[in-house]
Amino acid sequence: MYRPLGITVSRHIMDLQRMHPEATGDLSGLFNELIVAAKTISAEVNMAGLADVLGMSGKTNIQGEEVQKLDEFSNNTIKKRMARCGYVCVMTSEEEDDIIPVSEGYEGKYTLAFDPLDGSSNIDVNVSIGTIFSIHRRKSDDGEPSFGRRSTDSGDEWQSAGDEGGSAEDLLQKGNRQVAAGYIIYGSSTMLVFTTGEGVHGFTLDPSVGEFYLSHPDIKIPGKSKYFSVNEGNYTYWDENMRCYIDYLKEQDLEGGRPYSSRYIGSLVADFHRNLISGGIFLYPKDNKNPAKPSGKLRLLYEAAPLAFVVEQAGGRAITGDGRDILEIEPQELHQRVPLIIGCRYDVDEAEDFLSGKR
Ligand code: P6P
Repeated sequence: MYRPLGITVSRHIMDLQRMHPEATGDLSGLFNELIVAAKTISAEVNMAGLADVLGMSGKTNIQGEEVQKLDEFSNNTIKKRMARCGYVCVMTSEEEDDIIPVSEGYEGKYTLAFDPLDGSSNIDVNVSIGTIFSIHRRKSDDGEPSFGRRSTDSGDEWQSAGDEGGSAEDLLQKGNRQVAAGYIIYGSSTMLVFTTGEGVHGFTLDPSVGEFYLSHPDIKIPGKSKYFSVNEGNYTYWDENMRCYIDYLKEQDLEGGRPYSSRYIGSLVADFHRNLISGGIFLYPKDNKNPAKPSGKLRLLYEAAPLAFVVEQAGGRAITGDGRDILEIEPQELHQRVPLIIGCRYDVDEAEDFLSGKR
């Protein structure tokens, strides 16, 4: 029986590259290495319940959270593989205090910011978790095409942009300058969802083959939500505008589609992915729960900004709730926190009206 050949993610990346005749493949090469890291992490995550991987490593990360062995494994897997891929000049990870340099002689033209295993507190209870990544062109590059190295004047000879390691300055760039972003969700199946600025596409891993196949071409988030995702345990710590908005979503207005259903997993990638596919709004607003974290819990560089790029490419929107769009924020430090309201455009616009006091 004829079975149509599934489009592999490598084929999809090559098709994207072909759309840029001047490209020669640095970004494609970067993606292919990142995908190998994702498959490695997926295999380990799926073994977590069986191997002695569960339990704490006894260390804590910059966030002061206990680092579970899978966190460490995921961080090291990405760090070691990408440090010698030749396409990246500097990295930052949620698990590392400072920038991560690449191996000498392997400096490339891109930067990589990543959360190696977000939602890791859910590992022991078998809830979906994920890896989030964000790719920029290094600042020293003069904005050449995002799918390859910069050509030199001498024609065929190619060189990677910049032959020295990158710096924090290369990482501290606005979200609207990302060349690519996405996530891998380790759930009932492992899925890779990403954008390079030409739509959002989802790929599902066939573990029996070890290949990601295109399963969700050109993902578009529904125009209006039916779910809201927020930790209502923080209600008492929110400002009045935020409380009014959540109370509004829970009022009955059947014509207006309210009350919304509440769906909150406590794993950002899982909550975001459900909302992307089915429609929803996710909120992690500023709160006064912890004076050390007045801007909420989530990080700009490797959580809010990459998901904002994905959601905007899918037709949605991402804001802070204090008048800023996530992609417009000029980062000041690597582990900067921001409030995050992200999802269907209609709902994020409506939330913005409440949070700014207009409603
Ligand atoms: P809370 C997981 O630890 C995480 O960083 C995100 O994945 C998730 O959205 C958030 O924290 C949950 O935080 O305060 O609701 O438990």
